[in-house]
Amino acid sequence: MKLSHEDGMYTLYSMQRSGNCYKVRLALNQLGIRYRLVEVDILKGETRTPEFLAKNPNGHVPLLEVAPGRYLPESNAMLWYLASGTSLAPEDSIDRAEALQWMFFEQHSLEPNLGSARFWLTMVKGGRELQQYSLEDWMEKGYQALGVMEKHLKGHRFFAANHYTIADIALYAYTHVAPESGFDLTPFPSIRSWLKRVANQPAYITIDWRPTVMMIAE
Ligand SMILES: N[C@@H](CCC(=O)N[C@@H](CS)C(=O)NCC(=O)O)C(=O)O
Repeated sequence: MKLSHEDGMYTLYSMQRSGNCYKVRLALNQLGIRYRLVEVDILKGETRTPEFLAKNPNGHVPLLEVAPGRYLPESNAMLWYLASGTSLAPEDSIDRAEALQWMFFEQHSLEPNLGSARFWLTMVKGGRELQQYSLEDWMEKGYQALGVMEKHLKGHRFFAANHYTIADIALYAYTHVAPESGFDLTPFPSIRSWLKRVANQPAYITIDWRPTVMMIAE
């Protein structure tokens, strides 16, 4: 069954500062899809309550309620669901596979390093001391991932299908805020140009932008 975006308002459980949640808010905005937003504070343990775990046993945001009682976790799965049938989700089989390739790369090589460094350095008091050894590893592996992206972007304007897709949205989320946790993007000129291209896309919103209809986490 294909759910129609027009039929009901989706509910997105999201934390404003989270890059994974930002991906979904950005896509929803660019696709012109209305939704209710439930702000969830992971630092207060709100993803670990019995009520939240009943919705997502993995205890993570973002989480999208696509129909009453039907919950979709995983940011990149949400991007595919929401963008399906639009130019943001390539249909040609090799373009689609390449978009997927970059979205798996994002979850395996980029987000665990850039996202973890950002979480501990910008959101947790004393995080630098607590994660001293992991941080070295996250920085090293994060720079490796940025190197792979730089190499690709030297010869391509976007990551897949020769145009802006959900692969760009997925990779943009943590890359554009990488300097907040000490990553220096100066040696990556192609990444910096791509970041500008993404920020110039229609209906682009920043990570701080909030929709006007907002619910309070129950
Ligand atoms: N692979 C997941 C990762 C989601 C994730 O790590 N969410 C973090 C916030 S960015 C979270 O909810 N952490 C709360 C917790 O672990 O309790 C996705 O892409 O959606």
